[in-house]
Amino acid sequence: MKTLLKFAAVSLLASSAATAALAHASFANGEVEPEGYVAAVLQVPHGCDGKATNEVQIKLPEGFISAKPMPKAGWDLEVITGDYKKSYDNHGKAITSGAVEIRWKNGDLPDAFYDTFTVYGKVSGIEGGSDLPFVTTQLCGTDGKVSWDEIAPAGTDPHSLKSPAPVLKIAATSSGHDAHAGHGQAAAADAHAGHGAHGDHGAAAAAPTDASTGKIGDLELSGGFTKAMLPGQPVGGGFVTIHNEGSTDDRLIAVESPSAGRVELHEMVMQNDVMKMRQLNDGIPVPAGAMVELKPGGLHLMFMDVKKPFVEGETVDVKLTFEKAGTVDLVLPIGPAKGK
Ligand SMILES: [Cu+2]
Repeated sequence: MKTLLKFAAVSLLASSAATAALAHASFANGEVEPEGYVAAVLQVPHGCDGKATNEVQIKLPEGFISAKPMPKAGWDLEVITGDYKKSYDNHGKAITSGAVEIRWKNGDLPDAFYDTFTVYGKVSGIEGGSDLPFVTTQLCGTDGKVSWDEIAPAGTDPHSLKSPAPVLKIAATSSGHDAHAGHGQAAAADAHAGHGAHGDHGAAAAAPTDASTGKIGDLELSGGFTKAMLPGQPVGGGFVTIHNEGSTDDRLIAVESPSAGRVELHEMVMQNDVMKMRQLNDGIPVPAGAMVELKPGGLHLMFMDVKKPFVEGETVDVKLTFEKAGTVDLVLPIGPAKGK
């Protein structure tokens, strides 16, 4: 029985290894701009071997200047000041000393709980693309201690360390006035590459030549199509031209598709020089005699919660419901993701 228990404990340990990174003390922050101000939020995920944490000490690295800690209810604060190794320029004023270590003391953070400790300051003179380590110590009672003091040498993976010092990641691109910007790593060059995906459905694209057509009552539908989705893009636009050949106003009020969780009716509008998308809760009017064109950059169907991205050359079934004319099925061919 004892052996079995031991075995169980060992395998539990092994299975938790994958999530071990979460158990390290770390900053909750994303990348910090070189020469940027930041409220660095240290996350303390556990105590010392089961014991409650009573003190958290953060040594502020060279290059983190004008620091101020955020007081915490139930904890005393100690700010240790000293001279910096270098002189920092802050709007023409030389800064040569300040807080070098912050200690939150005489608190009580049980091992089962998580808490954060915040220090505000400015990153200065640190090369873009580098990691700024803050050596951190947790004290638990008189004999418990966890040191987060290992600093990965440049080029090595900090994940390989057992007790890595929490790091602030300095962005490789600067806002422009950082003298060291040119030394930054190339990693950030395409950092924004993924951002354009959603807006992409607004880009101009020619309808595929086999665009679908349909007819219901006085409504003639033509030129229907949709576009292939980029990897990770969960939404996409659908387009069709609706010609009302009758003498009664009508309105497109609902669209369904087995390929999407739901389909909304949208329009693109210019707001303060920015193209924005707006959902049309009252549907899209199709006045008597009018030709209403759903097209990239204008009115469109919006496929939401798409589980399987649309693939060029395949088709998407849609069911359009009009207030007066009723419901019509269309098969939209999927064209290229971008204009041809
Ligand atoms: Cu949209």
